[in-house]
Amino acid sequence: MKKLLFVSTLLLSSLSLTAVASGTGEHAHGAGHDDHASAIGKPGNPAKVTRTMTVDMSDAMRFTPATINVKRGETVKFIVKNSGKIKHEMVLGTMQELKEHAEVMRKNPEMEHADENQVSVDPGKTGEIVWQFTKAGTFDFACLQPGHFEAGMKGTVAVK
Ligand SMILES: [Cu+2]
Repeated sequence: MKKLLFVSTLLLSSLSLTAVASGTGEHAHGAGHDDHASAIGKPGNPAKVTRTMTVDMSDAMRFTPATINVKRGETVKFIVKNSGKIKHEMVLGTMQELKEHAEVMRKNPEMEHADENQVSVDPGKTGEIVWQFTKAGTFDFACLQPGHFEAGMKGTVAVK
């Protein structure tokens, strides 16, 4: 899906359609040719972590804290703790990406995640995400286990 969109973006660019440049910017990150780069930053180097923070996930369908502030350029290690009795996950992205992803999850509830912007954590366990926030703005994170996002299991990262 992503690849198809990317290819069509390339085709359009090669036709010099200036309309593309004034588009939503949704695929602007494709310009970097880095599969893992995203509108919200990129996977961080574990050796260059500048801040470590713990995020708790509970069966009340909440992240604590749900509002995170970081400085642009910071590499943050999230220690993601599941204090509930069911599986939860933390997925970083733009609201658009998260909604698309939630839709895929509804169709494939058993889907496992392996991307670096997300971690699935079994009950009582702890996972990690190391992420570098390279762009300023307000981004989102959510638990995309079916029903959780809809129940309000989400939060924001403000990058200044
Ligand atoms: Cu959850």
